[in-house]
Amino acid sequence: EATAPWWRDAAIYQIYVRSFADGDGDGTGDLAGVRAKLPYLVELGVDALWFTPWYLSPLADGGYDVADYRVIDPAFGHLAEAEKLIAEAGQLGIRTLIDIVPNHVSDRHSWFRAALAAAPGSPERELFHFREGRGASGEIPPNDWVSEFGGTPWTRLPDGQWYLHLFAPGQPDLNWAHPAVRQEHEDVLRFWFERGVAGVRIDSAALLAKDPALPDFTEGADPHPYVDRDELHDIYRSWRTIADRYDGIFVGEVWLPDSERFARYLRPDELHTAFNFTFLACPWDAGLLRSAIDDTLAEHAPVGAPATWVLCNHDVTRTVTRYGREDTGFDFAAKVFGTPTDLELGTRRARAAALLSLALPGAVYLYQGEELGLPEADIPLDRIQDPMHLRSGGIDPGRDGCRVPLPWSAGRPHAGFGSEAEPWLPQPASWPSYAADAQAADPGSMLSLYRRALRLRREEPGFAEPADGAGGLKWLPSPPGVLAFARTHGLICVVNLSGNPVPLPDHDGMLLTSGPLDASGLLPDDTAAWLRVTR
Ligand code: TEU
Repeated sequence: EATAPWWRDAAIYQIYVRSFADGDGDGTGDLAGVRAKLPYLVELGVDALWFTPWYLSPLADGGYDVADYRVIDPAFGHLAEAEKLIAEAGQLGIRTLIDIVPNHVSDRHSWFRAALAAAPGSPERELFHFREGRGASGEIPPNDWVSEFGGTPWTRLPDGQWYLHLFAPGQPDLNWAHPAVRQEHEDVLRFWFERGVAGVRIDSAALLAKDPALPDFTEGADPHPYVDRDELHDIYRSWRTIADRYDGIFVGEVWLPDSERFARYLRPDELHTAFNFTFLACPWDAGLLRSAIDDTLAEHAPVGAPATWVLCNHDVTRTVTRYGREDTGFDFAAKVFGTPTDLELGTRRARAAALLSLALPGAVYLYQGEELGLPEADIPLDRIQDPMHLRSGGIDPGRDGCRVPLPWSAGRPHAGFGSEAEPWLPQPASWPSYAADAQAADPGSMLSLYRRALRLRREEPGFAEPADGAGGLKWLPSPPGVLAFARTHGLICVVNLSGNPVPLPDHDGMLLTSGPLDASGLLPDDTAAWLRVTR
């Protein structure tokens, strides 16, 4: 039987380079650190790595402010080293995905520096969105939009003009109506595909196109002045022709609540896949999870795209912390206003959620440290670097709590992240107890669970996807609060969220459980099992 293309059911591991592993001992993660950990990633059993931006950047937004796509930030390494890393990973059977941030560039990008040096009305400024302000002396921003990081997304220059930045002031938005902007990004795609990358994550993929009039925001306006505009599809169609030449794939960061609008990006001539934020945002509740799964499969099936399953990334509260709260849904504000966390409960649920997400048909994204069961870290407010922190006027810590340098070795300084130098974000006192080396030696650890699950996911025929990608899922009758489904080739996944122990469905073999069964052989609450059935 023919197998599906790799990306339809891949396990893709997200590396936040700055915090993964520090090879040169300066307190910041780097490519040397990643290269040294390739054996760990092989052992973990992932198919591909997605690197958050590793390009030259002043790091005003952790690298999502790119100054030059053709240069690796010196804090991380250099271009030849990235090429070596891509090749070495490839030899080990691991593909590489990079991150492209087309909505904006850094204010240190040569284009923006040229625009600043040029006069209002100059061609250099046409690559961005420069406008006169309103009010008698232009002192009011050109429109009433709100930045993702809070406040007006407009910054005024000494010459009186304002420029648009949907994110931080150090991230000026590009003008996608300008042909040079399109040309340059297509060249950047070719530049990296030529270097052997297998795919590209597209940052803020639904925000690039703007209504040229930049009108004030009107509730319910259709089209929206900057979200999900039709012009985007033409851009992605032309990107697809480039990717196809290299057999490369796209994964879009497309935050859109409307599933029909979302699916429009997943046509055979646009993006191959997009992140599933519906699943990520879903509270730990059987009914809601089941609808999130059904809705996901229903929106992907007609366009022939595989679903993706995401529990965490560098923008959201870590899984064990989220699931350890009474309000388990995803919300930025939960970082400040969330109920207290029961880490023991959160960990048990995160283990069950791992087996759930890895059993669903499609590709899975795993964020570094999830396999270690890391909780969200409390960062002292004066150490926070994330600009999201400013949105709340500085009371919300923002997203740094999930970006803390990883613990590799329990007995080493800074839990083995690097050497003597202080990591760029402080690690909690509990970090050594989560260290990868300690977990590798413990069969009951989160790391051991992920290793076993990823291996089974590769080796068990039950997980196989038909080549046409139509691999479905069949819900089995189950007690209220219990999710139980069968995959095409004789695999059953059951997750108990009912509050009580439940009997397992009929099966022919037990593959894996996220925690022990109880004394009567029942599946405890917040526990998942993978079962084999032979028919
Ligand atoms: O995130 C884009 C983005 O739209 C999110 O910040 C979104 O606004 C929020 O998570 C949900 O409403 C991407 C990157 O993942 C993030 O780290 C960057 O800060 C951002 O783009 C800017 O490049």
